[in-house]
Amino acid sequence: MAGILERYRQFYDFGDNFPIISLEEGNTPLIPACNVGDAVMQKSGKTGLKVFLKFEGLNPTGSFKDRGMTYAVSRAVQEKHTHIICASTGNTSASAAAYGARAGLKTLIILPSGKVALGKLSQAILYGASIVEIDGNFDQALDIVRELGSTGKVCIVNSINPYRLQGQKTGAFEVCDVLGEAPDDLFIPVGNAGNITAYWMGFKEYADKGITQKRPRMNGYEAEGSAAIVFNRKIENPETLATAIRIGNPASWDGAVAARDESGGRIDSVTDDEIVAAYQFLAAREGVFCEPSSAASVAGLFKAAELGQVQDNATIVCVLTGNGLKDPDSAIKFGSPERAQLPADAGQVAEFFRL
Ligand code: AN7
Repeated sequence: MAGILERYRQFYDFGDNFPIISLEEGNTPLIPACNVGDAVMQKSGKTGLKVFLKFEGLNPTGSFKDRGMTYAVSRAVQEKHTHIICASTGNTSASAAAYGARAGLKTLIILPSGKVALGKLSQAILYGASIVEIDGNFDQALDIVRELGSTGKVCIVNSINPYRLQGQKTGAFEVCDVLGEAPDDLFIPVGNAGNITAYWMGFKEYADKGITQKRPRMNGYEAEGSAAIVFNRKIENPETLATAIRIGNPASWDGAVAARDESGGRIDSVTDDEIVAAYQFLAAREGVFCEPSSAASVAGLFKAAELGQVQDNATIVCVLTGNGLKDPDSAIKFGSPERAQLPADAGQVAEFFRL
């Protein structure tokens, strides 16, 4: 199986001898989620709903970022850059470091100190990136990246690099290819707002080319403590336990608003408690282990169900943006309390299991 740039080559104009740097990203599963669907029908009183999870945690570095990174890094190589740089809440840095390593580029990373999940940081370290943790948040890290990028010495691979979103639109293509049509609703976490912008580009492109007959409503969810778009103002000190979307000044703000308005969808917020509840539900009831930020999409669907915002017979896709293994600390904190440390004794083990 080829990566996204080869599989969807006809949707791009690479020119000759384009150097594709790929880790066979994309082609992630669209998992039916009957238990989520039942819960949504129960909360909303609606019937005939079908819910699917687009599990982007199964990309090569464990998040959707790989779809955009394959294109951004390939262009960086074509343009003869020697260094790539990004600010990151974690996943972008892991992805940049991987594709940068594969391409033989030097990867420079700026992270908000103490706010990056362990798995993501460990990836960037082993892929061999050069890493600076700042005493500041993601938005401040991105400001520094913009400044250093303006010198022309380094290639920025944050989603302000247009190739990132051009790669990420293939997530929408895959959803439509599997369903045979666009869904009625897409639910997606919103941090820097690049992915919702990219999915909307992809859905529009398929509809414009006549591959699909309809476009979905785009429903984006920010974390309440970082909900700049919802409150329509920059958040100076964004907070949420969903550290991947702890962003107070989204770079693709306008793209997210356009996706919302053109599609008749919504951008809303979910609380940390709602995010954790969805995170636990996905693991314990569907067997799907995503990271907390990813669960914002399903938390948003549950909220929409409570508010009567879902429709009978809708086909609904929730994007799960990152793998649960990225953040073992959250899994241990919010996972099953039924654990014990015991002597190697069958009787005591049986007693603990109440067998
Ligand atoms: C798991 O890695 O911004 O709205 O620097 O890692 O496109 O920003 C991550 C974002 C959702 C939000 N889910 O996507 C970064 C970074 C996960 C993420 C988002 C991110 P955008």
